[in-house]
Amino acid sequence: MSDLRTAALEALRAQTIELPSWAFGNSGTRFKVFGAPGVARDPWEKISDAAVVHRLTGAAPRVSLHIPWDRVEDYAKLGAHAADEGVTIGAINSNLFQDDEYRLGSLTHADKAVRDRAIAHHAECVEVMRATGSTDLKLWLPDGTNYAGQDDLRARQDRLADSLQQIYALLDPEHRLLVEYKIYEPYFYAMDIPDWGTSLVHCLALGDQAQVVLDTGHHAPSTNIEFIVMQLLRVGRLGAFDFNSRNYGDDDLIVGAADPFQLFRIMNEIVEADALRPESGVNFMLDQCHNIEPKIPGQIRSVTNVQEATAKALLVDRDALHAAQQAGDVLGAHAALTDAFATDVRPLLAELRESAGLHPDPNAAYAASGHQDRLAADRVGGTQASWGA
Ligand code: PSV
Ligand code: MN
Repeated sequence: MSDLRTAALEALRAQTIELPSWAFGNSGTRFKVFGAPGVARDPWEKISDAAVVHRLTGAAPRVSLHIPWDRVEDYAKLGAHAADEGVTIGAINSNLFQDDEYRLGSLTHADKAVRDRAIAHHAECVEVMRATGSTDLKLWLPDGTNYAGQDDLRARQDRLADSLQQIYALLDPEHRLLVEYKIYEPYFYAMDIPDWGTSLVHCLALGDQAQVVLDTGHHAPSTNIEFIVMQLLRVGRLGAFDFNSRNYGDDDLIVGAADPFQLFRIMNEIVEADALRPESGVNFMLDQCHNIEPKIPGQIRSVTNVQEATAKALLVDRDALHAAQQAGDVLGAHAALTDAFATDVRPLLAELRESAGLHPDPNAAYAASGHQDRLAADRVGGTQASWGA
């Protein structure tokens, strides 16, 4: 067990989790967006807030941007601001879901002029990548149809393949295109990239720089997500996670809050495939909105939840697990997982943080810091950042 513990500490030391800039702005549902005192007012403040999470956890050194929400005049300066704060710019998320022109689709639209415009938006995103040093272009396709017969499903796929090829051609050799899928919403009959299979088919056609993004909130209820994780790892195409929790739809709640056992099972497949190492190319990102809880502590909790699930997965006695699997010992194999899941890994993580000179409990440290009150006092005036604004 002590060997496992030592190896777990080493692996956890190398693990990083990427934070979404939009988690630091206000968010809500279609019913209400609640404002909160001290919320960031622009991309600069969002990056500063993300850096607070990194300083306390030591595990969140990158921030994803969303264009146009994080549009600024000078992206090199934004990248320098991130560096000053001790973080770097992570994935650049494009946005194809907020323009009137995209009512019937963007990259799949029947009108070439609309498709060209959607492709050109990705050229802008690639410029942002070059200016900030980001290497991941993340594309979630919001296209779809609401009624059977509304459009030709196959023609939409063909137009999509062509558009994706043009976007892929924009990439530099060190860039990746991360293609995200989602079962429903904003359309409710057929999304054009509804599942990992469709995403994978397009990635395979594009080339090695195209990888699938798995957003944990984008599946039908009861989907076995860890199976998808295993399969994408098996074919070398799991580029990233968008971690969050869901109870019903794409709820974007704190990762590990709704179903910690599912998060553990996902991380177990990652560890089993030796894909935790940064060189494995899997980017562990969060895609969450903190509608009612404060943003910075919400992100800290999310990071520590991922670390806890990871630590438990690292503590699985894999020799015992594999031996039990080989012997057909159903309950023994299952117990190898449930024993690890039942372990209280908080002391291990406290040790990890203390060895890095950090407070053993980042959630408690932030609550005691008075930082939230200082932000509320300092950030007066201006317009708070908001999801979709
Ligand atoms: C879509 O629901 C999504 O998961 C995509 O990743 C978007 O870019 C993101 O949410 C915006 O929050
Ligand atoms: Mn997502």
